[in-house]
Order: sequence, then C-alpha cells, then structure tokens
Amino acid sequence: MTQEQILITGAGGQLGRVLTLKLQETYGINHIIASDLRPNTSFNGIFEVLDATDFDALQTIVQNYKITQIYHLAAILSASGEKAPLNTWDINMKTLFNVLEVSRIHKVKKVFFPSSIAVFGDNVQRTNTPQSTNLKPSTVYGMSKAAGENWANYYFEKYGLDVRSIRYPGVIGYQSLPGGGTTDYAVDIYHKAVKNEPFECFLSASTKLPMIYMEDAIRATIEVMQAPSENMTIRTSYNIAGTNFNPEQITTSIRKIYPEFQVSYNPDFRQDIAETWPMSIDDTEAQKDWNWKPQYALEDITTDMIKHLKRKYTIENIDL
Ligand code: AKB
Repeated sequence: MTQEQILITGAGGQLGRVLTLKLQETYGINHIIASDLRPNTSFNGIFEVLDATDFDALQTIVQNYKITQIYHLAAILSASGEKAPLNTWDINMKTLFNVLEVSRIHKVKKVFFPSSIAVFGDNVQRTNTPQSTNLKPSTVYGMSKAAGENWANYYFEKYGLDVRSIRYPGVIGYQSLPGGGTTDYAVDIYHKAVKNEPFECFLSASTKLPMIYMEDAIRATIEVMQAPSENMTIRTSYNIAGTNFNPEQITTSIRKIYPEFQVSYNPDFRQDIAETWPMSIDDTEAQKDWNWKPQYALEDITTDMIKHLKRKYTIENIDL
C-alpha cells in the first residue's frame, strides 16, 4: 500500500480543525498537510498558508508534497454567503474547480468534497428528504453545493477522478466554533448554557433541522473516503442523517442539566433559509453502500457537549 499524502483546505474551519487531528492520528502527523487562508502559528504538524482560489499556489503544494488525497473543506457557508452572493459563488466554485483540475492533472487518487442539506429547497418533501429529488436550493451556498455535486460526478464519469461527497446536516461540536451557517445556533446555545448566560436564538422555537454530532460527522467523512470504490453508487453526494431537533427541544434537553437556562427567540433572515431546508433526512443509500449509522442522538450530544465545554471553560480556562 502506498503511503498517503493528504492535503486539507479550510483546515482552520469548524470541521477542518477536528478532521485534521483525526487524519493525523490515522495516517501519521508527517503525512497531513493542513492549509488555510490565515497562518496558524500554534499548529502541531505541517501547515501551509493557501488561498485555494490561486491555482498555481494549490498546484505547487500538490506537487511539492506529492499529494495523493485532498479534503477540500474551504467554502463560504449559507448565512455569510447571502451577504455577498456573487463573491460566494466565485469563491466556492473557483476553489472547487482548482481542486478538481489540479487533482486531474497530477493524478490525485481521491478527493473529498463536502456538500450540504442546503442543496434542497422548499419544493421537496421536508420530512425524510430522499436522496434523489429535484434540487432547488434557496441560497448561493446551496447553489454552489448542488453545482459542485454535479461537477464531482462529471470528473468521476469523464476523467475517473475518485471524488467522494456527503451532504452534511448542521455539525455540532465542542472542539471548534462554526462560522456563518444557519445551523450555528445549535453550537452557540451550549456555550451560553455552560457560561450561565442567556441565549437569543435567531431561529423560531419550532424550526426543526437535521443535525449531526462532530464525532459522527468525522466518522462519516472517513468512512465514505475509505469505502470500496465498487460500493459507491452515488457519485454526486450522499444524504446522511444524524439526528434532528428544533430550538425548543435542544433547550429542554439543556435544562435537564441547567434548569435556569434562559432562551429567547428573535428570528432573522436565517429563519427564511431554515424554512426551505429539510427537517429530517433519508440516508438509505449511505446505509446500504457504506454501512452508515449515526451514534449520537440529542441527549447524547447534550451530555457530551456540556461535559467538554465545562472542562474548557472552568478547568482549562479556554475561550474558543
Ligand atoms: C450551514 O448552516 O450553512 C451549514 C450547512 C448545513 O451546510 N452548517
């Protein structure tokens, strides 16, 4: 077996930070090249400053490190994206094209492209949203992910580039903070609870969305990348389910530990986005093709989040 050399773009993001550590653990610290727009002086391992819109800079890294796999996580998310639609489209698409083209030219063996539940719009069945349905995204972020899925499939069909992808629900984790998403409230709420501060929610109490715990999200990413090629029947992107809940349900769950926790509701433009997204996901294909099964339900997430955040804030005295 050849030794993998893995490049991660967007390694400083919510998912990137945790995935980088997991890949270092799996493949060895000297075989993981983390990259992001901004330098990271405290990073333990190999780090490159990379603007993935710069084809030459990306190509140089791929050549210098003889990269065999790329996890392309850099992207602008749904809520931030709506503030600058054209710029979001340019960045999300340009970085993907660069990754696909550099991978094709330099024969990178596998590419991971994260898609999202944002590819769906309000035209589809919102409960147990099926894998194959008409995609009519409501945000530029969702449009870039829907287009990206088709480009992933195109590079596979036309050039044999082994691109793998999953449609992430909102990701919840204690290790890192999300930035610019519609599902971010479900992370922020735990931080407020542990700090004994009131929380103002930008979604209404009954807005149910698909969510996934970081541990499950990372495991899904590794599992889809390691699945035998012949098992992969979906070359756009796999639906994956974790759990699903609304702000009222997460509040109830947190109040079992912090009974005095105060939550108020002040829905903003993110409410309109959330109302076009699925409430739950049918992931039958991921179950069949690579045995996908989530392990964390809402109560497990609450227990684990609070345990770790308490340690961070009170014992380690770390502000994320
Ligand atoms: C967002 O809210 O934009 C992301 C996503 C669901 O893709 N967390």
